[in-house]
Amino acid sequence: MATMHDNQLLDNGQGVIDPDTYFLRNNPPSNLAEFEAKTSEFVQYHKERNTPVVLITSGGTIVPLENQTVRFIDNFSAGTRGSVSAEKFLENGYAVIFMHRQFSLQPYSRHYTHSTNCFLDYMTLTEDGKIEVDAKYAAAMATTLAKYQKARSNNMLLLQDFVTLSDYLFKLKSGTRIMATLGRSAMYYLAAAVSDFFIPTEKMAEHKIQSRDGALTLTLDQVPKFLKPLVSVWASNGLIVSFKLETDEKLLVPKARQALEKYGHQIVVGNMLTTRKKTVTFITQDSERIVSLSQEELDNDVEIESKIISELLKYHRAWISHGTLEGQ
Ligand code: 9Z3
Repeated sequence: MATMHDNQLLDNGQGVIDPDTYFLRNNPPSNLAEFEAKTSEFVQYHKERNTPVVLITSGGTIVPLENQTVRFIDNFSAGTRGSVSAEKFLENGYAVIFMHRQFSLQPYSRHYTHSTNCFLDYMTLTEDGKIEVDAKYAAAMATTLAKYQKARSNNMLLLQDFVTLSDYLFKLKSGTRIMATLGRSAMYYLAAAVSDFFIPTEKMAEHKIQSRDGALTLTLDQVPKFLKPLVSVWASNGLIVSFKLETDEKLLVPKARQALEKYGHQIVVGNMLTTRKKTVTFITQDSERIVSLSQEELDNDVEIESKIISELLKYHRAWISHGTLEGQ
């Protein structure tokens, strides 16, 4: 438990601790060493081959209410943005570290999970008792399977997962620091929906909170601004793209701009909860541009991530060649 004196030293006067203090006060996930070993091996492999690498974060973090967790607060995100984007980056020759919320959507398998179809509906039983893919799904599944197998057999896709906010923050710090050895050819695509509020370990109930005391009042602390050290220290040379989710249209661009100014990274992609699948806004220090799908594109099942990624590839080429976004 921190003393009053510690708190005065470590927080910003509004009760928000800094990221270093967060990492001192919270325990790392038990599989952090394994996460780091796999990430280092993957990054080294692609460094030797000069392949650009993108770290994609995807899905929502949870904030537990109890140490022995029965209840938790979740963040909205199915993992669609991240998993579709991973496929588009792979198609464009990027190696992908896909850091996702456990059991959220993953590249390629997303076509068959979390749908109204049970996976068994894709199969049929032949008369002699063999299992086959139902003919009406077979062609599309063969295409998806081939892409998935190519990505895995060429070591282009590393799947890593997280569940809690703490899990996410420790892995984000380790992952970005390992990626930093790639310099400007690293891209960070921060699409995960990350909690803004949490209960610090020392204030958390150990056991399941009991209902006998009546209504439950929760006080949550603010999560430290981890994008600050990410931009200035952990991932200093790479191209950093964060996402900003809002529900009030008026706030989207001002909040995105505020984030750019506060953290000093290169691009914020703003999206509204209700329209995120058909329109996003790219915000850089000197520009603001809406990217949308036309009705025809929507009718043809074009995914907005193909447009997001083709924009980002231009920015990344400029970034790799001269360290700015100009001339993209
Ligand atoms: C996003 O804005 C993502 O695009 C979505 C994707 C979460 C909306 P789905 O996974 O949804 O396709 O269902 N992600 C960033 C959300 C976030 O927490 N951003 C922080 C903020 O807005 C900054 S890192 O402050």
